[in-house]
Amino acid sequence: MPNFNGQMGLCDWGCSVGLNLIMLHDYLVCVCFMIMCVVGGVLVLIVPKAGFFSGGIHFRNVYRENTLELWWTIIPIFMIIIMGYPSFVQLYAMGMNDKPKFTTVKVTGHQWYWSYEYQVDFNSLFSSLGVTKGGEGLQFINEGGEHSLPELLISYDSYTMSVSEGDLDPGFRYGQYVDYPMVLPGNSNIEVKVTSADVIHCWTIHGLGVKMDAVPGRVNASHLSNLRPGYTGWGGCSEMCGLNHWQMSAEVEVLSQEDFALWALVWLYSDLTDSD
Ligand SMILES: [Cu+2]
Repeated sequence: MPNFNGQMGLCDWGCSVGLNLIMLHDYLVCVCFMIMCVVGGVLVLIVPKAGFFSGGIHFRNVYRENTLELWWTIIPIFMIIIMGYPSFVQLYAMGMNDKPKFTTVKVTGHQWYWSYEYQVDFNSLFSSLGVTKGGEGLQFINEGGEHSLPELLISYDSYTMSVSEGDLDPGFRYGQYVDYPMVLPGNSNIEVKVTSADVIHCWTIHGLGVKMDAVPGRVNASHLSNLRPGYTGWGGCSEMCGLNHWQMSAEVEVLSQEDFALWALVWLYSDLTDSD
């Protein structure tokens, strides 16, 4: 689908579900176009002959015509199957994904911001990068002596950036950019668990194919597989949740695994320096 400067077509995709949804959409548009051509063609052929001044349709050619009835029953059934089957395949792929996950991100909706929480296991991250050999723990040294690298809990709030009118730069996505986006490692699979701290929200990132209700007291899970490094996607809250609903923009950045490791190390460094 042509994408003219992001103004036409669907938005950029960031994981396999996002890409598959775009391909499903394009496929269904093609099928709909063919249906439109056939129905439109029949109309163009029939309507001029059915006009008041043309004597109407000769129903003797249609009435009790068994072969014709058979085909106008079979062809729509066939159309439903070729449109429905890929849609159900995609639905199951979104809901029943048991690929091994790099980590689980907890997304909590608040009035009116998102908070993200996840645990980064440095040992598995560095061994998948080839920095350390399997089984060999990584060590870091501070003033207190040597420690093995911990599992780091990264937890932060994400607010939509507000810019006063005069300071808007061209290309600034007003109401979409956030101060701290969700950061994910590319070429990996992530589980996202969505919940809410107050009212019902809905965490939506279009390019990832996620629109997951955030319900207080419940946890809904979504699976993101084969995240594409370099992807930045925007979405927000899709459930009318109060006055500043529009300010609940959500932004996801997918980094390469090396950059993700650096990003996590910056968190680790700031945690260590804060605790001193
Ligand atoms: Cu909301």
